[in-house]
Amino acid sequence: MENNQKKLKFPNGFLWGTSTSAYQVEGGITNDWSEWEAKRVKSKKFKNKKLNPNDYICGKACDSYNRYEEDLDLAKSLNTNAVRFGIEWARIEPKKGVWDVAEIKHYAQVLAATKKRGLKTVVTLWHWTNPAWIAKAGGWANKETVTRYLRYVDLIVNELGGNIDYWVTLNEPMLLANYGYFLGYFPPNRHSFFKFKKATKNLINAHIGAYKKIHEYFPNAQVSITNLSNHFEPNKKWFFPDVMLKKIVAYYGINKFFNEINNYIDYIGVDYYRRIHLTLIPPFIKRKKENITDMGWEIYPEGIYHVLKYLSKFKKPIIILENGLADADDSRRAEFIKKHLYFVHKAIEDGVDVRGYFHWSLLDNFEWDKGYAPKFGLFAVDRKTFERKARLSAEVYGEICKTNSINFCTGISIPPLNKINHHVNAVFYSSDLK
Ligand code: IFM
Repeated sequence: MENNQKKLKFPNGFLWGTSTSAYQVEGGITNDWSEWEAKRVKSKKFKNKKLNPNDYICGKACDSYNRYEEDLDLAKSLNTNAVRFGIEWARIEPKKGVWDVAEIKHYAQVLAATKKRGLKTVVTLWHWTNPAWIAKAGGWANKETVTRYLRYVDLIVNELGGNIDYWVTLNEPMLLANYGYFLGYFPPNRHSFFKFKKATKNLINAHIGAYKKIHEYFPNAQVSITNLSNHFEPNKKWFFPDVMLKKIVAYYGINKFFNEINNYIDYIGVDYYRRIHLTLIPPFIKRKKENITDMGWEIYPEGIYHVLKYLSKFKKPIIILENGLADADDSRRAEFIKKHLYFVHKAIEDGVDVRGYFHWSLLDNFEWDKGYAPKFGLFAVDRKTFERKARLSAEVYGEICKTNSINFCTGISIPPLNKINHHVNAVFYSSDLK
């Protein structure tokens, strides 16, 4: 190593991993989303856009249901020590009260295969999708869904719990409550503040019930949710309505759930992607045109520092369970990872108890209403053959996981935070970004 390069070491035992969700990678799942997609691509609105319906139907996804051994090998090849994946409720309980034994066995095999490779398991029990019969009964706006979800959790705890190291009861519940019941982008496409409030309350109770259940069987279990914790700013810092809007969105987006479940979490699961400027002018988000991902999301590594500092007020260990970007030509991913990790490291130095980092995602996968166009994977997936191919950024991430560190140049002084983003480009060696 050249003498002006310095290693930023992460704490011993730091968790390095990759994340996926069941519906986005497994393939062959019938649930409320698959039913919604089928209807959506036939709608007039969709047809008018002249989009290819196949790109918006999850279908076989990445065929990970059949290729999980290969995927675990890929995860392992990155020198990670943990992996996050999901269990699909609709597979386990396709009909009300009917448990699919073969599917339970399947997930037991996936967990065993993960353990065999020496990887810690981080398992998501619910990642936005519901069995179709749950949706038909009113989804999360129906109080009964809590009871039904807890029956499913009980089964998982009994049948699979011994091989689960970290539990994620719910993935980004506030996003689903908002997109599904208030803004109406996701199924069930409701536009009701009342239903949004109901869904939120039910999701909170579902988590608390699941937390208690898991701890009954495994008193030392590590249980949490993931919360989409982006960094919000008012578009105009001097404009009171923008400032208020930022406060409301941050309250519902970040505070609300954690405030309610704070006594029922063992760690904080963070999903961080971007900075969002809020403005009172619809569609309420002021889009940036530069320094953005293929999704149009602003790349703002410094934001992860602010979010981590902010969440440290809950006084729990924090695990970053998602961070990544859509970057089809892989020109920004390696740099993105290193810059974000630079700020994660800074947060740790400043006393925040961060225990791990999971990159979203291991594979290119089905990005919900956006379909297959966004490429989030460290590994590209051929849509016809399902062949996986490592992107160059996978090599960079693999090196970080192996050495438990990132490199940076020492000759350059680090400016104070907030100004840092303008200078941070210079901090990293481009040599190891190839
Ligand atoms: O793909 C999603 C994931 O399912 C939840 N968090 C954000 C990711 C990127 O949009």
